[in-house]
Amino acid sequence: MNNPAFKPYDSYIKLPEEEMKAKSEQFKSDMQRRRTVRDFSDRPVPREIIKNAIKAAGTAPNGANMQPWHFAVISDPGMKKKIRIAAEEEEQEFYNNRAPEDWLEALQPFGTNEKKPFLETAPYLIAIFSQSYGITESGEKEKHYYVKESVGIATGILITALHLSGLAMLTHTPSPMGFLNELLDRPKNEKPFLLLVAGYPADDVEVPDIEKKSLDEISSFH
Ligand code: IYR
Repeated sequence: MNNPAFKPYDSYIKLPEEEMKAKSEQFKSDMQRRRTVRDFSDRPVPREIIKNAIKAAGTAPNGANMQPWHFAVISDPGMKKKIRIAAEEEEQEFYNNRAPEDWLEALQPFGTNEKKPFLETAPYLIAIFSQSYGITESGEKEKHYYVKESVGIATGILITALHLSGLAMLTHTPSPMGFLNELLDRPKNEKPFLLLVAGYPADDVEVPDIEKKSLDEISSFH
């Protein structure tokens, strides 16, 4: 075993407490403004914003720094159409046969159904894949650790980055999502985690009238 290499943490910025509080307040308010939308404008989005958001996601803390993720960015209209067709096929099955009654009832407030036109309208889809194991340059299998946790954290950062850049998004989970491997030619060590739809919201878009739980409901201090 080699000795681990360490270096000074010189990117850390020490802030005065007042500034820390102000920043935490601002960040909280910014995040409280985020809403999931299901109706997108076709207005183009600068690719640089998507690239920066993915770079930010790639900084996520993760198991043994294996970085077990892949972000497939789709803007080609032909590919978006193929994804829409495949997703709607699965969703048709979900809404008409697979979903149990209680699940359909829980989805009632969101007005979702098997039609997913946003998969073609929105300028960008980002298919997030989790790598159950890695493949080294010499072609050997490499173990990955805490894959779901790692990819979940990276996805949270991606969503936050897109939101703070001024975009709207939807976390879409057609189930099963195996068709994404086929369409996007991703290897079998990668599993689709989530399909993120990103763009500007459609004019006059409406969002469900729902509330987030309070601090008391989601936390306990010991
Ligand atoms: N994947 C389906 C159903 C769906 C499930 C949950 I849980 C949601 O919060 C929203 C939708 C769909 O995308 O329509």
